[in-house]
Amino acid sequence: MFWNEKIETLKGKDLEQLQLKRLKWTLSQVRHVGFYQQQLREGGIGADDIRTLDDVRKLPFTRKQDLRDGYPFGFIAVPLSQVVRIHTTSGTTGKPTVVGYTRRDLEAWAELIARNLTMVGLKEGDVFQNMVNYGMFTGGLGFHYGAEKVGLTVIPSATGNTRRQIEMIQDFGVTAIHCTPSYAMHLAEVAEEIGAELSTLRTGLFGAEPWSDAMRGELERRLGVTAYDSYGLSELFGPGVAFECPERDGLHIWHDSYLVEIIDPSTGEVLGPGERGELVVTPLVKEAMPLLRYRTGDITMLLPDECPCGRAQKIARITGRSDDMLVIRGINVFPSQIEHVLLGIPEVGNQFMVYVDRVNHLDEMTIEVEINRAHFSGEIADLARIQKKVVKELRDTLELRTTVKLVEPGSLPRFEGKAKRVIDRREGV
Ligand code: DLL
Repeated sequence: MFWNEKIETLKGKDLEQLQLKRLKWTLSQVRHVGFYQQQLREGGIGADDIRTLDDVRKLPFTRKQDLRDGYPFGFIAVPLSQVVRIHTTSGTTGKPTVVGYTRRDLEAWAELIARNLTMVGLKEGDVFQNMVNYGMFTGGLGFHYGAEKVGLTVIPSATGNTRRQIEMIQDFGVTAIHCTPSYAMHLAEVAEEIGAELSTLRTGLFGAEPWSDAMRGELERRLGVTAYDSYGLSELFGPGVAFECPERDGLHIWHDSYLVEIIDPSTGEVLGPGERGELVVTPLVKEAMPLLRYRTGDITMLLPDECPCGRAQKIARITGRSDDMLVIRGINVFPSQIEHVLLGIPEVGNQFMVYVDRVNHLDEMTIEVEINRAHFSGEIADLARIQKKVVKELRDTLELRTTVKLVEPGSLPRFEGKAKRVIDRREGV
């Protein structure tokens, strides 16, 4: 099903023409931003330098730090009176990043979400529970307006009070839910604990943090949904940048609105299809906060364009961020790899924490994981067996020795929004 079939299936010359026209418009729009005026002047780049889409490579990159330096309104390209909404990123380090939207931006954003929802078969008659934060985080209001646009019955339940969330799913006959995959796991856990049936659920939209295919399988089994991956970031409106279609083999990035490159994060060199690197995006329709070549920090690759659903331009699921990738004794580790291994071991649960320390100049990684009572005899000897097994399977995948601590079920933190499973205690990392 399509929301906007003509645009969603646009390919070849027609697509290129549209992208080029919009790229030129974006270049004119960024000229209202001091940072870009300076960058373009220094680079000697004029409007005439952009003749083909490849010319995007002449433009400067924009980094998260640039946006932070511009706090609060340095990157807003329209008079503040035309900004009708402000969101911020969570800002775990230093100042948050501010993003602004004009009326036209909000419409464009809602359209992208409407495309995503329609693509996975949601339509009028579906009851949609939006279990993400409705404040400064873009996930709540972003999905809310897109879902209303499609005509779903929206329940703006936001986060928290999991039992009440379950009650609402049951009482309102909810057919589709949206939340982070970590919260979905918690929801499943609580529903099982209290013996609640979630029989009306059919669709789960999960995103805002990396999650593995093993986790997808688990969520589908425990919640009785078909689970779709949803990707986005505040700097590019929020959710709605890329989304899985029913094939669930890569995410379609909305190519009329985002021009995509994949680069080697250390050299900035542009990589080809099938080569994994950092996703760089030039948004093509952003009015209040246009950006050039935004370095998302997210690691993915371009997939072949053909998809049975008829849409083009796909990226692989995000395996992590170039900057939350852990380097342990020289080996790159993504928390999603750890999750994948643990989910494959029935003796342990799916909640875990990772601690990284430096002991005698050596990196040490400790993983705490909850034991699964159903597969544990209660004997000390069995504990040792399970621990050895987890260490071995982690070593086989990560090629890294780790310390594994088995802990009581229910003892590790649960997360309502994005999970924070990694605590890096090394100095200067
Ligand atoms: O997380 C927007 C969003 C809301 C996306 C709801 C999907 C659903 P930020 O808080 O700015 O925005 O965080 C963006 O989260 O750069 C990625 O590192 C990570 N991320 C988002 N979606 C995914 C995903 C929202 N599906 C940052 N897979 C991004 C992996 C994701 N990582």
